Amino acid sequence: MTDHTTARNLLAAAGVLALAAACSTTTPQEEGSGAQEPERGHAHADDLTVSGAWMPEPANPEVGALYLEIDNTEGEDDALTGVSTSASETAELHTTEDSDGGSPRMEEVEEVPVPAGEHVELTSGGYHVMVVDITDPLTEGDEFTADLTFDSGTELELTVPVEAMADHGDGHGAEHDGEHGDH
Ligand SMILES: [Cu+2]
Repeated sequence: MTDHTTARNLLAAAGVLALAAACSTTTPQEEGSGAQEPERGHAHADDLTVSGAWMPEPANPEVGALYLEIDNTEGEDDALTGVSTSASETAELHTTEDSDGGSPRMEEVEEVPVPAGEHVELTSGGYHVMVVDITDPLTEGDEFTADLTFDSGTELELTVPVEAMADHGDGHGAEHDGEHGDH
């Protein structure tokens, strides 16, 4: 039955064509992928790498916390000893201490240790950089420059994006409202 076989082959071929057509119409569209996360600040010099630098949009317009991560791949201990930014005249190194039964309290420190071979995170609830007396309020989408100085003499410059606090929900800005209220 030649006719029957031919008909079946035609049907099969039609099926393949239909599949191919279906595939070509489901090609992902590029639109909508333009809203990228801002790239967080990073820099590398000598054996120090800083990455993930960002600031949550400050709740108090004069005070913002700068978070970042530092990797020390050298065989010697180092320490972050100073920070200056384009956002204000003053930036402090802070640590967060548990106070007796109260909310965490922030204290200024001379340096943030970056021991040999260690990965150090400056983040909410721990060490962080406090940018105080911000001249022009920083809002989501803004950027500023931060210069970091280390005990070893290494200096790193990075660009820090300001991101929405709501995305991260750590409430750190509220803590700082109280802490730095009388500046
Ligand atoms: Cu602080």
